[in-house]
Amino acid sequence: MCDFTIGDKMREIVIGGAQMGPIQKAEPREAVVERMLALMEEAHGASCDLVVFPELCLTTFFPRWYFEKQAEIDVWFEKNMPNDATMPLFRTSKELGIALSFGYAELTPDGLHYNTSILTDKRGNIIGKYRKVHLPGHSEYDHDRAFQHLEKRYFLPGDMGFPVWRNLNAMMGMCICNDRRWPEVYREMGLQGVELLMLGYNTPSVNSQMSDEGLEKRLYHSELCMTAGAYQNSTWVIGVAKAGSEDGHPLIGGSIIVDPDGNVVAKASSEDDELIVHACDMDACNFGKSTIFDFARHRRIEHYTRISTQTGVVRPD
Ligand code: CDV
Repeated sequence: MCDFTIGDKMREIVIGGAQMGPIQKAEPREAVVERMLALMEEAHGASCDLVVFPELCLTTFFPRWYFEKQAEIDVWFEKNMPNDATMPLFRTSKELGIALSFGYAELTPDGLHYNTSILTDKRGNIIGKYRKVHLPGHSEYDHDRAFQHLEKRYFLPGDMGFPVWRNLNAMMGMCICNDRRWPEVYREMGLQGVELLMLGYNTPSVNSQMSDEGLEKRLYHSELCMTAGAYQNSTWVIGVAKAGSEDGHPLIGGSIIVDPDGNVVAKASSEDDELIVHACDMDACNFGKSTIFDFARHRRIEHYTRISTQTGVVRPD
């Protein structure tokens, strides 16, 4: 059997999933960061090694709003990370010895816009960055939708693929929200030995194009993707929501921690700021990775060509 253990110590990481309640359009970054610091203090009390925050967690989920002028768009973006508003997060990471992951809108020095997540070590140093690949929604105002989802207008698709990093004696990767619905995302990281996959999401509680797809079904699909991705790649998955009503637009909660067998081991019960915690043993990934999902022994790549050469459906008729 393959041995994925790194060193001989038990590789337990106490992880906090820091779900965040709604952030209203008028709420400044500084107020949001205060809420995040309170969650980090709570995580410290629970002996967390790592805290994971949601997608675009410094502001409201602004892609629901239509803006035309670039200056109106750019106010939602961070030109530097850390910056004045977010520096307390990095300082607190170092003081408390807690690694962090959170999502924000990134504006690069070249003027490129991405939906981004970062990962730090326990000293508040950024060691990983991921830019969202699967951007949902549309790029022009859509009169047929109940509300807008303009990610394709405001962001470029990520240009970094799906890297993983060694951190806290484990292999860690990130993806963002809609990425969690795509099995290719988990497998890309699975093929690099991922043991802990972190993701944040902003998922409206109603489908803007089908009003009878509501909260219950949205929560079901969200959990289905993450539990399947965890099991099929024998990895921990931490999925963290921004939840509740942002200026009258409800978002699902349902933040979860999933073990490498696909079991939900911790789950948020509110749509507010709420910390879920679990002590995750990275060695629990070893059995699946060395048996039924031992990729080196069982994958048949000669039959998977379409996955990376064809985007849409082509029927053989
Ligand atoms: N922020 C997202 O990527 N949200 C999508 C929407 C389109 C449902 C999601 O997959 O949850």
